Amino acid sequence: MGDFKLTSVDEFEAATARLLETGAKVGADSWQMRVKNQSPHCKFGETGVCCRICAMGPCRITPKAPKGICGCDVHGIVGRNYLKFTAGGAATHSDHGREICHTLYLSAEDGNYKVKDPEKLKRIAKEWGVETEGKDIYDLAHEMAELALLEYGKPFGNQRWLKRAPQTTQDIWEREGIAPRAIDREVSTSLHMSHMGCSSKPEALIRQSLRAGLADGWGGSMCGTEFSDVLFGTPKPVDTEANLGVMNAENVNIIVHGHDPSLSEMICEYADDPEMIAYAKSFGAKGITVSGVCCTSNEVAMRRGIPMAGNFLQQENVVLTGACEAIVVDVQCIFPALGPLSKCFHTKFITTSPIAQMPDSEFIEFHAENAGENAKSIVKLACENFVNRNKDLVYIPDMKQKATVGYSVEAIVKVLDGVTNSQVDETGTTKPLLECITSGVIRGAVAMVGCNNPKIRPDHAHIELMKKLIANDIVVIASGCAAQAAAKAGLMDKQAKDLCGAGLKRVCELADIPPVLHMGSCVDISRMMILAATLAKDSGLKISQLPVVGCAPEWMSEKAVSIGNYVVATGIDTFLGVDPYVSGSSEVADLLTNGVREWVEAAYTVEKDIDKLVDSMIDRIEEKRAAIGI
Ligand code: MSK
Repeated sequence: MGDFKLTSVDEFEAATARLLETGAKVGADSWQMRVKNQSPHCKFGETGVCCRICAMGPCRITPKAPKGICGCDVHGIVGRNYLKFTAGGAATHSDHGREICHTLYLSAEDGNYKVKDPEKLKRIAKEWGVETEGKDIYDLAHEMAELALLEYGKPFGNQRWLKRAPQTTQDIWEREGIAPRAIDREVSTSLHMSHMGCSSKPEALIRQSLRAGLADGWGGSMCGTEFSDVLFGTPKPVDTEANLGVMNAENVNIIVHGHDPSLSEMICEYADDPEMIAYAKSFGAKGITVSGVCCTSNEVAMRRGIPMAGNFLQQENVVLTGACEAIVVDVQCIFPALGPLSKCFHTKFITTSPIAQMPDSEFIEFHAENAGENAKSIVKLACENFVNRNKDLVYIPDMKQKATVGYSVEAIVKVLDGVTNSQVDETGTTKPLLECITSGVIRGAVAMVGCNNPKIRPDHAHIELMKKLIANDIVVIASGCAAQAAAKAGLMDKQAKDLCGAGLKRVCELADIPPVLHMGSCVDISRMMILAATLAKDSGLKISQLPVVGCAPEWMSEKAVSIGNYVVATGIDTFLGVDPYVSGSSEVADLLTNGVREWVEAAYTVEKDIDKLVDSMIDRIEEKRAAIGI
C-alpha cells in the first residue's frame, strides 16, 4: 500500500480539540458547547408529537392527553410535521434550482456567466422538444431557462424531467398519484395539506411527502444540477485535496460556503486573476487560496479542483484556524454562529444572498448582473484583511488527503468504458458497469449522501460504512458532506483501492478511479437518480430490482428528508442513521419503513447502530442480487 494511510476520525478530533483551545483563548462559542446546552433534547419534539400549527396550542401528545385541542391524534400530528419538514427541503433545493435557471437566463457571450457546456444544453433541448438547429446558443439558453422556470408554476401537467425515468417507474408514480406537477405547487399543496383543519390521515400525508420529494429530485434539483453543468461545465475527474490542511498560512485564505455555484465560481475566477494575486502580495501574502466548506465546496471542487477545507461540522474550524481572511457564504447550512465567531478573529463573514442574511455579517448582495464586480470587491476585501491577522492565533492542522473528484454520470460512463469489452454508444450506456455488477465483480452500489449531525460522532459513520462497503466490493457514490468526509479520510484517493475487495480493486485499477466516487453536492443526488434510471433502462430491470441502495447515516436538514423521499419513491431502499422525528407515531413509522413499499417498491430503514446499518445494506444488496438470479 506504500505510504498511503487513511486519516482517522481520532485524528480529525485531535485537530478540532487543538482549534477549540484557540477558541477558548478568544472567548469563542462552539457547536460542541451549544450541543451540551441543548441536551437532553425535548422528547416531544424528538418524537414528532408536538403540534404548533395553530394558536390553540402548542399541543403535546401524552398517554393522558392523546389528542390535540382540535382532536388530531398523534399519527396526524407526526404525519403533518413530516410533510412540513419535507416541504421545507423541497422548497430549498428547488429554489436553488430556480436561481440557477435565472442565472442561465442572464447568461451572455460577454456577460459574467457564459454557457460552458453548449452540447449538454442542446441535448436537454432535444429531450424537451426544443428546436436547436441554427439557433444562437444564448438564444437557446434563454429559451430553455424560461421553459425550466415555467416548470415551477405551470398550471397543468407533470414535471418534464419525469420522462427520464423508466416507463415502469413513471407508471408507478401515476398509479400511486404521486407524479409531481409544478414544483411550487407540490410545496404549496404540502403546506396547505398540513395546515390546521386539513389532512390528518397519515397515508395521505406520506403520499404527499413522496410527491413533494419527487418534485425536488425529479424537478427543482434536476434543474439545479443540469443547468449548473450547462453554465459551469459538466464535471469530469479532477485532482484536488481535502481537509483543513488545504488552507495556507502564507496566503490570503478565502473560504466559500453554502450551495449556489454562481457565487463561488465567480470568487474562484477572481482569486485566480494575476491582478488580484499581485494585490494579495502587496499586503505581504504569497498568494490567494480559495477552499470550500459544504456543498458549494463540492461544486467548485468538481469543476475546478478547488480544495475542500471541510464539511458541515467543520465550518467553525476554518475560522478557528485564525488564518481565514474571509468566509463568503450564499445559501443553506450556514451557522449563524459564524458571525459572532468571526468577530473573535480578524475574519470577515460575508453574506451575499437576500435569502440568507445573518447578524454580524457584512452583506454584499450578489446578482448575476453585478457578480463580477462584487466578486472582485470580496477578493480585494480579503486581501486587505491579511494584515489584520493575529499571527499568535494562527494554527492550521497539518492534515489533508489527495482526492480525485468530478464523477458526473457522463464521467462515470466514460471512465468505465474499457473496463469490459462492451461498447459505449454515443449517448453513453451503463453496460460496462452493469457487466461488472452482473458478473459479481462489483456486488452493488450505495449512494451515500447527507450531512453531519452531532447526534452521531461526526464523519465516523460515513467513513466506517464506506470502508466496510468497499471491502465487500460495493462501490460507493457519494455527494454532499458525506463526500467530503470520504475525501478528508482519503477514500477518494485512488490508492484507497487497496482497501477494497478483490473485484472492486480490479475495477478501480482498470478504470483508474477511487472506490468512492464524488458525485457532487446535495442537489446532485438528482445525478444519482439519472444513473439509477439509466442502469434500469440498460438492464431491462426495474429500478427497485437493482442491487443499489441509498444511505444517509448522519443527516440533519429538511433537504435530506426531501431527498430520502424521492430516493425511496424512485424505488431505492434508503437507510438512515437518524430518526426523522416520526418515532412518536407507530402508524407513520410503519408506513415509512413498510407501507410505502406497497406503493413504490422501496422503503426506509432507520438504524442508529452503524454496524447493523452497514450489515443491513449489504444484506439488502445480496437479497436483490439473489432475486434477479445474479
Ligand atoms: S451541505 S444539506 S450539511 S450534505 Fe449540502 Fe452538507 Fe447536508 Fe448541508
